[in-house]
Amino acid sequence: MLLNESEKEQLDQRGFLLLESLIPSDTTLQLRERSLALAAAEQETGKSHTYLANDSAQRVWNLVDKGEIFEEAIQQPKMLAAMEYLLGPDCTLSSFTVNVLYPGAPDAGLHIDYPLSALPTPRPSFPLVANSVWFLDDFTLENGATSCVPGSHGRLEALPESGVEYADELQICGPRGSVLIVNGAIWHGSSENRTNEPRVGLLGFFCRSILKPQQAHLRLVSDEVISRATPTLKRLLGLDSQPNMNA
Ligand SMILES: O=C(O)CCC(=O)C(=O)O
Repeated sequence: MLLNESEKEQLDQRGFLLLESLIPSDTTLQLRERSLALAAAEQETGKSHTYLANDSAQRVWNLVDKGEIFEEAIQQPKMLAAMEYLLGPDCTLSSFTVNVLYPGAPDAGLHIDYPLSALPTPRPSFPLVANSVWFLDDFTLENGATSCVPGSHGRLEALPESGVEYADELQICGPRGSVLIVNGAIWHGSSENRTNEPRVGLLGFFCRSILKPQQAHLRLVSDEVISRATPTLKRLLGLDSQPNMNA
């Protein structure tokens, strides 16, 4: 049993769960170095995905195809147990990205995750998508630790308003190597980085197997990666949940 009753209760009641110091420190360091190297390399090509004011934040997409360390990371057993608890044992990967907040990145505002905000209301009361935020740095009040509004996954009609600070919003801080599991229906988002160092995180985002993932992994991930993938990774990439191809 990889999740205890208290952890399940936190996911049910608050809608998020902090798994403190889950990732060994040498792995965390390697993931951080590799993430920043990928971010720098993508900036050099002129085709990087930057966002927020002054391009102060950056995403690197499709990590499963960008290093064996990421192929292994996305199968982390306790993180996957939390995803399977929320989304069913056959849940799949929706996207796996780096999210860097450079010094000066502003608060990104609260949101719910793709595709929930596009659904008619009331939204389903059970989880459809969930995110894992990997702290590759200590996440602090100053460097942009993820904000969450506890219990907001129960607000099936409402959406967070942009620019509003909610009184019950909490920043979830923790040491590097921690992983925050977030029901995608929780009002959440990154906050301002007021330090002089980048805040580096990974976002392992999952969905129920009946949903279309945010990234088309079976077209984006190389044959080499797919051929060496474990049964778990194949399932996460969507090989077991394809539409019927009968002509
Ligand atoms: O990087 C973070 O702190 C959270 C990012 C996030 O909420 C998202 O991309 O959905």
